[in-house]
Amino acid sequence: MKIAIVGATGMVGEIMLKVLAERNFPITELIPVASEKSVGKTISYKGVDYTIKSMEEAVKMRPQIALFSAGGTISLEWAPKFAAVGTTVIDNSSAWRMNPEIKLIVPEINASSLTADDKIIANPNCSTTQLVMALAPLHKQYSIRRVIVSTYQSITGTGVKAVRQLENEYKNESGEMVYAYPIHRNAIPHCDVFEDNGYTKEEMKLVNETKKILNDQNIALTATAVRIPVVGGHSEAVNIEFENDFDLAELRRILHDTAGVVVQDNTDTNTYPMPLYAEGKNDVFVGRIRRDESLKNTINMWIVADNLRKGAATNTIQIAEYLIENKLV
Ligand code: 2RA
Repeated sequence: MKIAIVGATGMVGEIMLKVLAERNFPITELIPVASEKSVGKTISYKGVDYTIKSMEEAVKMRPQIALFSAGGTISLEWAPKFAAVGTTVIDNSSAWRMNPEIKLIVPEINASSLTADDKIIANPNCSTTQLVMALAPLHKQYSIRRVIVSTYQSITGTGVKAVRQLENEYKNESGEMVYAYPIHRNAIPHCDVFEDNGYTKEEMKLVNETKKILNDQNIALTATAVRIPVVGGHSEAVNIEFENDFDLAELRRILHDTAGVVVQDNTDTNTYPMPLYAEGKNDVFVGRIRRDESLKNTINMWIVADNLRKGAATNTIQIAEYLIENKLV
């Protein structure tokens, strides 16, 4: 498989290369792509150095698959150009996610909707992916009426500049501020930019992307997205009201039996998911599962995942694996 990694020098791009190697993805030719300032430099994959190409060069090489993590502007301009030469693009930006012509895919939930005609495929926002991994099997069994989600998001979701800001603040050194406020010893209720309705883009991604992936516009969902000084992954406190009642043991079993979901839930042993331990893993971890005693047919849970892996790189690569396994590329 001739595969291009667009944004190969970014945080997600680097994790993509790591996950491709871990999963022994069938690569016959690797085309790392990055901005002009990186063209000509090299990246290492499985002990072999590969020269970084420009977008123009990479399109001419006609990769079968291109994994994008280079921002919406680049994706809007270049994904169609790759698709025009027959490349299947899997994009991590928000550029295509809500386009009605473009599929928004979490393989465990809706990869079966993919066809060979899908030449641009959208990877959901990281905080959406881990949420729907837990919601999807429960929606199927109990029909979700309403979801309230509060996120506690890793600074790696913002990128390397945020990691540098936190490191500077640890050391009490000045440096570039990517957030409006210090993130060390703080919690910032502001992920991405504010919309006219008072919610942030991050919060509206959770609302809109979840409904698209679950294919149910009747689900009521509201979100608060918060940035915290953590690097291992995103955490989410989730309250789910179902149309129907449920048996708690059965609900746990459904989550336990869901591919890609790991239930970590035992108050006797202080067992629950935490980003410190989710970092570097590809699963979505669920715990603190308990009835909401204030409302019938309602459950609380805590969901944690490495936002750079299942939230981005791993989900993207799983989509590519599905395409290959089902001969759609
Ligand atoms: C964030 N989900 O965490 C967004 C983009 N990665 O900032």
